[in-house]
Amino acid sequence: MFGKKKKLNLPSFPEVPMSAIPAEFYGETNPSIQFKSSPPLKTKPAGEKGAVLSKAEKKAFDKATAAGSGQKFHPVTLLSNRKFLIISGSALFLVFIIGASWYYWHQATSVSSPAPSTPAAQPVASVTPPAATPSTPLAPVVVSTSTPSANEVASTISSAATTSLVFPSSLLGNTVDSDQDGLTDAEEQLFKTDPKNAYTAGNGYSDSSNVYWLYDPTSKDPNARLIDSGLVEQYTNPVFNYKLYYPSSWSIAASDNSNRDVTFSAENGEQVEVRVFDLDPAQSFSDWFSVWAPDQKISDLVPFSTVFHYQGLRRSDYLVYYFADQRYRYVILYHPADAAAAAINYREVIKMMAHSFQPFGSSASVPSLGTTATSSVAVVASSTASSTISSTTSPSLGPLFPVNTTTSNS
Ligand SMILES: [Ca+2]
Repeated sequence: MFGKKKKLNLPSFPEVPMSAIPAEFYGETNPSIQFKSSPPLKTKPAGEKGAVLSKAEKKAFDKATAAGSGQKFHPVTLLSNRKFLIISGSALFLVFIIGASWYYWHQATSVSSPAPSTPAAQPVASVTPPAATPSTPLAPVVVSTSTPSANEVASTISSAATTSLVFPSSLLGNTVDSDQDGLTDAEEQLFKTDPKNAYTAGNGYSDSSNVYWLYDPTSKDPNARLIDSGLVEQYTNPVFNYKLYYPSSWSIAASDNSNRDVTFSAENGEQVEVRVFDLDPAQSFSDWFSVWAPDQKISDLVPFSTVFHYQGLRRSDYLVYYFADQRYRYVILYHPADAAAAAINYREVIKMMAHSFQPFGSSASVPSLGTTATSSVAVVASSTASSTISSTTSPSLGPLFPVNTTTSNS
């Protein structure tokens, strides 16, 4: 059973010749195939990249096959025209320049034009005649160097803003000046100079000249500053930030906590008062003057320049001074100890104080001795009429004095 297979009896098949592909397909017979003669292929020249076609041929081919070929105003035709591109590009550039110019011009004019209307927001209360308005002292407001809001300004209005100014008589003389150097004997005592020697310091300048130009009248060094002598101190108003020098031995008092009205008093009762008023840009100095100084003559005022080149006006007898910046008017005035006094002791002191005055936010160094600033005459009346309230923090009454303390013997 195993190991032996049964032999199958398969039927025998007849011999049948087989061929899958007819013989004619091998080229033996039909169909006959003929090849056309074709031009030889172009070979790439050595070093040239790209197609087989030459540049000129390719360009011609592209032109012939490009969309819009043959149509004069087809976008493709226009965009492939160099002349058209240059002209249209220039036109677009011109339009851009005109547009940009108009934009910046518009910006510039729209910024500057509303400026004059801004001051209108300033309260007009300070213009009101003094006696008319009852006053209530308000809480102090620290005014920042930025433009105050209407509320801030309104809250700083106090009795000091509405109390009328009291002007010293213009007939006041000076008390004794033994050495005729300009400082009264009382002032010589204040500045620790010799009342019998007009040139106490021996630095080449008279005692009064040293004091007026803020130099130490007791120092041989002509560059020694008055502020470093200990004879004076610099006062900075806590609300309005103006600064001035005052004799160290004098006392300071504010009429209320608005700090609009500050007095510096000598021991004998003579005083220098500094008052601050809100500046209404729409009101000229002469209009303001007629409201607040009705019994004063504007013709009695002359230009005055501080050591730091702030321009103002003073009464011809040096007892009243007017300054202004973009926001405030400042008045510095002298008060004798009693109304009946015929002579005063400290005219040179108020001169020194006014000469050292600086409006808010300003700083400068003491200039060289004897350098006068009287050549530039920007009067309060004209400078304030054109001024507008801006966000700038620096006062613009006049240029600051250059930082230069070289001395000359002029
Ligand atoms: Ca003297």
